[in-house]
Amino acid sequence: MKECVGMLLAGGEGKRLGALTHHLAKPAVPFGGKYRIIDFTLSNCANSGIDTLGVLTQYSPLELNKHVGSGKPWDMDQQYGGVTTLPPYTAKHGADWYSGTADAIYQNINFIDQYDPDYVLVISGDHIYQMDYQNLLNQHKESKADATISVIPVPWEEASRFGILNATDELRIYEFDEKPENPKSNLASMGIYIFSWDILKAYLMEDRKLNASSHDFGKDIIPAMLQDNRRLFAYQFEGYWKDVGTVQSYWEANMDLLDEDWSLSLNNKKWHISTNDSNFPPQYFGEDAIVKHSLVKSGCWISGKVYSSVIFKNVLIERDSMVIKSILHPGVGVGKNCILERVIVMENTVIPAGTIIRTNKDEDPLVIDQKVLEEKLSVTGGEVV
Ligand code: ADQ
Ligand code: ADP
Repeated sequence: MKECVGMLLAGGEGKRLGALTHHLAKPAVPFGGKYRIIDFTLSNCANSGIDTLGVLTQYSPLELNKHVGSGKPWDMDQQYGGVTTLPPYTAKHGADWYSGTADAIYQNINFIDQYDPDYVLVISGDHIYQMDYQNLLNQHKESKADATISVIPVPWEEASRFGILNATDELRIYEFDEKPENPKSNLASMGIYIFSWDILKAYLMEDRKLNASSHDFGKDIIPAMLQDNRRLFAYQFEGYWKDVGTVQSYWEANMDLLDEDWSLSLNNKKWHISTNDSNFPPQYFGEDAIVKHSLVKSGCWISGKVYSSVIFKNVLIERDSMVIKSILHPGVGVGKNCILERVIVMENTVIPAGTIIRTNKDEDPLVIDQKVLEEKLSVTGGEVV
């Protein structure tokens, strides 16, 4: 038996990430020069002692499955428990594409039941943050809650992108609206929940019968529990948290890593972020290279100039080229005399000499792969602003 089983939702389509997720599940998108987005959540589990985890996959899961593998980098390669990837369509009867987040859990009730847990932790694979889930679990137990939702204040102008709630001074939730047009508070659900398993299970079974339901935690399960006057509590999280569901927020979260006073720390010895990565030779900086305010992974060969950028492994930047406020994924090659500013270049893209690509401050950073590059260059012949 396990006290708490984690269920990591990693199956959203990630439409808003555009080209970044054409061939890749959102949680598998490279992040921070060395990691993939899901590493933050997997490491949080490892560091919080959550040793039994189901990873619910769906769209383009190949790279994601390969990355999670046996779970070794997160100490989850165990006989009993450990990490299990759970694709849809595996049950014999009634199995289907996961229709909503609650449905994804519903279809895996048997997986959870085999551990006979008291609690289930539901988390997302597309958030960047460092959280000790034991604190959340402890509060849940102390307040004898049916469900505890992790919350954080967000800027008012963004509140309508989140589940928004109101709670009493004792943190009991009395109001919850999923993505309200006119938010009544700026306290947002982080989409991170602890449920008492017997109660959640009952709600999942009930919700399954409702044809009109979208089988979603925010839209259906939480409102139904609130309606029934269940004990719903808010857990106030303090620290860095970002939902990297859009190109802009993905770019910003990478840039946040370059900030000297970022509250998210990759160097925290007590909160190690682990990943699944092979070894590469040291990075090389040529005679005229300038690298400032940037993260650069091993295997890179840099002869040009790099400012405020995040550079993944095996990137080549040739002489007299300049990379500014950009993210270059593994294996990108930048020829001579190029300027790249505020762009995200995808794996193995080769930028020919003399190319200039910039995005303005008020636009989303441009995501460039080989196809986008060829289209743009055929129109402009070298300069894309
Ligand atoms: P959203 O961010 O809109 O809102 P949602 O689309 O429900 O989140 O996805 C949550 C997570 O589940 C994502 O990691 C996604 O990839 C995954 N997912 C989505 N559909 C899935 C499916 N069918 N199978 C497996 N995985 C799936 C939620 C809450 C809000 C809260 C925000 C915080 O509903 O209340 O404010 O998260 O980011
Ligand atoms: P979008 O996803 O629409 O591009 P942002 O890039 O502004 O939005 O950021 C995603 C969300 O993360 C925002 O709502 C932001 O306010 C929220 N957030 C909440 N707390 C923090 C925090 N401590 N640090 C950074 N972002 C935070």
